[in-house]
Amino acid sequence: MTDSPIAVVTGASSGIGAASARRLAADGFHVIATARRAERLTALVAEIEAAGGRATAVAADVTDDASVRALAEAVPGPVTLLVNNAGGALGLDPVESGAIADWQRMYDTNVLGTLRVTQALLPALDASGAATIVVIGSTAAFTPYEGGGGYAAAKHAQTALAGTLRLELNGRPIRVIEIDPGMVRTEEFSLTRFDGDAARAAAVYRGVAEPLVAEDIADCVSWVATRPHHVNVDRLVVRPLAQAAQHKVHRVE
Ligand code: 8X3
Repeated sequence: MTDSPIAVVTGASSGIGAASARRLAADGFHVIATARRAERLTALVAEIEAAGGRATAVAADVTDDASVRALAEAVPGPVTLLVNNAGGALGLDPVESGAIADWQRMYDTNVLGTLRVTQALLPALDASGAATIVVIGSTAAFTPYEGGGGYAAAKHAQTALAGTLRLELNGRPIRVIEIDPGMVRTEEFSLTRFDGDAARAAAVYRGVAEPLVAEDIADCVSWVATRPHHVNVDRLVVRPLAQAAQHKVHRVE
């Protein structure tokens, strides 16, 4: 058992997930950090503990039913906060030539991953008596863009999932909150999208004076999760100052 409220963070091995895990531990949560890459999680937990926080690494794959069941069994008590962060984008191909496998993978991680983990942890969330589910969406969840069809479709579906869940949980002590970040520069998001092509990844942020960083979104996660429990921030849209809209990005050449 544990005295601190438990927060489960998926996709915690890097980016927004890792930053959220660090921030929530600093906020006093016992963070269950989960992702596929066990060695990254171990390093993160060591870092959190060195800073005086509590964290536990549980390696799991949100695309695998048995793995998610094992994650739920490894959680040591009621869950106060679930951050569904695992997911991401693959490719920037037009619909005309987009790879079906990429679309399937994006749906499986972003949408079905959120579904699997949420279903598996709902009993533990209920048991806490005052729980919060955060879904990390994207501005692509409401604005598609050229080449982003598969990603936007998955993120739109996550919004549908979060909205439906909020309706279905009405009357139970579990709030559902969607955070939709715009341009966030993390070490891996664009690198993964472009299959390791560092030049293409860097071009996404070219000339943008100050894109958001993972810690900015972790700050939002912390804020929504620490409001009084009757306050449900349904949806929080967050962009860098330089991005007025999906296509309106101020770049200094
Ligand atoms: C990331 C934002 O603009 O790449 O979710 O879709 S974008």
